[in-house]
This record gives sequence, structure tokens and C-alpha cells, in this order.
Amino acid sequence: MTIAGVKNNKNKVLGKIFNLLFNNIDIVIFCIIVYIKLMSYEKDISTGYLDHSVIFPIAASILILASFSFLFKGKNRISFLYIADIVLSIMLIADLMYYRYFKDITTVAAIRNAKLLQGVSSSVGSVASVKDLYYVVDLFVLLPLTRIYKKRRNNVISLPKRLVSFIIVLAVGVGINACAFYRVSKEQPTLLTAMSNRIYLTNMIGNINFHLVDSYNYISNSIKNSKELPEERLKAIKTFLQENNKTTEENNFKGIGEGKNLIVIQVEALQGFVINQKVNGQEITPNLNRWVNKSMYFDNYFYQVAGGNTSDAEFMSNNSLYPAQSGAAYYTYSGNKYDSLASSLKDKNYYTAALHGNSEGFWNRNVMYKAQSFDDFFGEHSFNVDEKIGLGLSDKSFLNQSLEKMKSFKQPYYSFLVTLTSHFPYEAVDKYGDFNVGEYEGTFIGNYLKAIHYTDEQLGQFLDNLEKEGIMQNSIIALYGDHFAIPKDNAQQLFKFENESSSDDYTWFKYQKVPLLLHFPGDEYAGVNHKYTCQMDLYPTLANMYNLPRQYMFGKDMLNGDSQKVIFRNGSFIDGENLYVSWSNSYYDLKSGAKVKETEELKKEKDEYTKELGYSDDLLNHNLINEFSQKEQK
Ligand code: GP9
Ligand code: MN
Repeated sequence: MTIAGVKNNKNKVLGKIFNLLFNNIDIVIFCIIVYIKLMSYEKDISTGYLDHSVIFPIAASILILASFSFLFKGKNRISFLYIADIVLSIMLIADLMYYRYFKDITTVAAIRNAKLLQGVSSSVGSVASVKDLYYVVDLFVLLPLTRIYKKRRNNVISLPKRLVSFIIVLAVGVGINACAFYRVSKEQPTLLTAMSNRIYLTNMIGNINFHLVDSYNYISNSIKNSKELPEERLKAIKTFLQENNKTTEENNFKGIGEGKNLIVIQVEALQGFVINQKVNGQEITPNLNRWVNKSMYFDNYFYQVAGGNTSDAEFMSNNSLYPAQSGAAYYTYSGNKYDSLASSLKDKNYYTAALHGNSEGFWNRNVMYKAQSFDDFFGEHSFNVDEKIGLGLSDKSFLNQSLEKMKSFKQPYYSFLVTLTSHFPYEAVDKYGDFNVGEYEGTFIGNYLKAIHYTDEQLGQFLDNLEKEGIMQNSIIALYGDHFAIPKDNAQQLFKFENESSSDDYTWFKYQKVPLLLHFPGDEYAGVNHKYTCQMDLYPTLANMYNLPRQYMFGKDMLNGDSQKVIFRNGSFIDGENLYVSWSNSYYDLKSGAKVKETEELKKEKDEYTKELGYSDDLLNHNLINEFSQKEQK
């Protein structure tokens, strides 16, 4: 081919591209405008962190949206694009206002539970900003243009051509999105389903994709749960609950809490092995060790969290229901009715409050605390954030300010406090203390020991203050860890620290305990209780002490009866004598750690516990507490 021929070809290609763009100028303008808006929203919600590869999923989501415009004929196409722009602009402004209040993004569940949302509707004025007009200015500029465009546009593209364009643009968008979602699922496997940190997720996949994933999760759950349960299944669940919630012959500790305040402290990543343990010749948790001696201390208390992590610990402790099969109950089941600790205490004229020094929307707390009937939620907005470590307000400031708030609470009250500073990856706390971890300096476990040592000091001060202020005289305190601190990836560091020669599943389970301290006025009932217990058991135990009705609880009263059942969400369990590990389908003798063969009895037990998890899933999926309590009222 001659040079002139090549030039000619090049010109032809350029001409074709130009024609293509010109013929689709409405779509091109739409894409550019929406891209600018979405990127500016990302900047508005990112506090320092902005994953720059977010441009790909954002572009992909715009292509997916724009692809649908090809399905419209003639001037209807520009109307579709214009309406899509209006809807998107409203969505972005609403999300921005929600963000300014809750530091979070709206979800279908949150909108559906709008009545549960505190603050935002009543403070629209304070969260709206003139800057937001920026998101709608194009609508006014484009309106006359669309009119002109509609008049001039008479080239009607044939259906097959439009369909091909639709499929190509859609496929490109879906392809890019698939890569972006794969990247998220590799980095944080449960983020797309559990949605623990929605702002982080939005910073990775963009606003449109976030709403698509959220709607997908919501719809798929609704479809899954739309089928009514057969009558026999409902009966079986009811019978199980009746059996499980029967009061035992014993009457230990019955009603001893009546009229007293209840203070529950859930401590971030407080794992059992640090209690009464030393590093470099010093106690790791000297304050908790001191309080362990003054409390009823459960040293075989297991955490049972699943995809909802911290929120699962809260969920179990306050409802005695198993965590969701996948994702987080705090997100998926936020529209359900609960027979929670707060609601039962409220029925006894208690004032109930939840306190946590992170943004209100994290783990959907702003919605879930309302659903669990807390009178008030004191989140980041309710504190003076004068010292920030890691994710939010430092434990020191949080506990000091919480104490001040509690002093003004109407008595009797239930205060549910959730600490934050000792959070993975445990690095932020380093400059706030001088705990010398010796040979562990600079290691993952060393950082954890420093972090938990810091939190121990703050807890010690808080508990001492409760005593000094005379609050302890009239309160029962429950303090426990939410979940593990050392993940499986770093288990070898833990085993080495503990001089464990084996690293089998039995050894792993041995360390999946969190401390539970129950403190009574006058340090009464202090001592160690070795019974096998778990987070599901806290509410039934407190229910007995505060004379609360027990109807829908799956856990057991730790102070009455002899059950030592601990069922984990993945089907593993402990029955007081054996440990069953579901992922290897193997049994261990709980005392010796020796492997045990499956017997008929053990198999029966396994089936029974699997059934129990299924009952809890059905109860959540079908909002059965609501159904059962309505039937009861009739
Ligand atoms: C956030 C805090 C941490 O507010 O509760 O949650 P986690 O990451 O531990 O599940
Ligand atoms: Mn946690």
C-alpha cells in the first residue's frame, strides 16, 4: 500500500470515530458529566484515602447505565439520559447529606427502616450545603440543549443496530466491573456481603456499584425469605425455643440484679491468652488481672463471631441469636423485630444506652441499636473527639466521657459500651505508651500486646472510677472480648509465644476464648468458673439475674443447669467433653487433645446442633420473633 493509501485509511478510521462520537454526542456528554459528579462525590467522602483505581469501576458503572439508552428510539434516548442524570444527582446529594451525618452511605435497608434513623431527617438543614448545587447545575444547563437536540434528532437507528450497541457497551461495562469486584473479594472476602465498612467499599467500587450490590443483597435476601415456612417447621422451632428457654430446677442468682444498673463492656480484640500472662517480665493486663480477682471470671468463654465480626459479638450478647449464615446480621436483618436485652430492660423501666467512639454508621449501628430498642446511641457525634487513635476516639477519652454521661443517666440503666482502640492491625497505639515487649518488639503479636496493654490501662481507670463514684455499689458489670486478636495467618506467632509445640486444630481452638468478667457489688462471688460457655449465653444469664422473660434465646444460663454447649457458626462445637472441628470433620477429647472417633452419639449430637443453627437462620430469615409475638398478642 502507498503512503497516500495508508493516510487515506487513517483518515477514514478517524472519520468513522468522529462520526460515531458525533452521532452519540448525547451519550458522551452524559458519561462525562456523570463521571465528574461521581468522582467529586468520591473525593467528598474520602478522608485521605482514595483508591485511584476506583476510576475503572466508576467508568464501568456509567457504561452499564448508558448502555440502556441504546434501547430507546429517537428522541426518547435523550429523555432517558436526562432522567437518569436527575435520579443520579438526587441520589448523590442524599448520600452526601447522609454521609455528613452518619459518615456512611445509604442502603435499601436503612431507607426502609427510615423511622429508625435518628437525626438525619430532622437535621437536613444542617447537613445540606450550597456546594451541593454543583451536583444539579448541569440539569439546568442541559435542559434547553436537550430540547434543541430532540427537535433536530430524527435519525432513527434500526433495532438490530441499537441492540448490538447495547450489548457491546453493556459487556464492556460488566467486564471491567467483574475485574473490580474480583479485586475486592480477594482483598476482603466478606466485604461485598457483610458490608462492614461501606465507605471503604464505596471508595473501591464507586457509588453506583455500591447501590447495585446493596440492592442485589437486599433483593436476593427478600426472595430467599419470601416463601412461608411450613406449619411443622414453625412448630419445631417453637418447641425448640420453649425447651431451650425453660427455667431449670436450680435458682442460682435469680433476680439478684433487679433494680441495679447493668454495665456491659465489649472490649475490642481482647483475647483470653493475655489474662494473667507476662511478656518481658511484666503483666500484659495488670488492671484486668486485678479485676479478674474481684469478679466471677469465666476462663472457658468462647467467642462465636462470623461474617459480622464485632457486630456479631454485639448481636449475640444482646439477643442470644446465632450470627447470620453469611454476611452480618447487623446489616441483613436490621429490619427484624428483636426481643433484646435492651427491650426487656426497658419493659422494666430501665433507661438504655449504647456508646461507641466510631462513626454511627459503622456496622449499621445507627439502625441496629434502634432496632434493638436502645433509647439512645452515643456515637462519634455525641463525643468530643479530642484524641483520635486508629479508627476513632481513643479508649481513654471514650471511657472518660462515657463515665460523665453515665453519671447523668436516669437510674436504673443499661449501658452498653464498645471500645475501639485495640483494633487490628494494632499499630496506631504505639506512640501512646511505653510498654516494652522485649523480643516481640516490631512483631504483629508484639504490637497487639502493646495495644491491649493500653486498653487495659484505660479499662482499669474506668473500673476504678466506677468504684470511686459509688456506681459499682449499685451495678452489675459484664466485661468481655468481642473476638480473636491474632488471626489464623499469624497463629504461629501466638503458638510460639505460648510455647505450644503443636499447631493442630485443637490447639487453635484452645485459644479462641475471650475473657468474661461478671462483677457484683462488694466484689461478691469472686472466683474462677471453668464451665464451657460462650457469647450466646450472656443474655440468658443476665435475664435470670434481672428477672427478664426468656422466650427466643438460643443460649443457656451459665449459672444454672449443666449444659456446656458451645456451637460455632461454621458447625464446629464443644459439648463439655469433646471438640468437633467442622472443616476437617474430626473430634478431639477436650481435656487431652487426643483425636476421638465419631460415635453414633456424637453424630446425633452433630446433627442436632446443625438443626439448631438452621432454626436460628429461619428465625432471622422469616422475622419469626415478630410473627410469634404477634400471634401471642391475639
Ligand atoms: C468499628 C469496630 C471494629 O466500630 O467495632 O469492628 P471490627 O473490624 O473489629 O469488626
Ligand atoms: Mn472488633
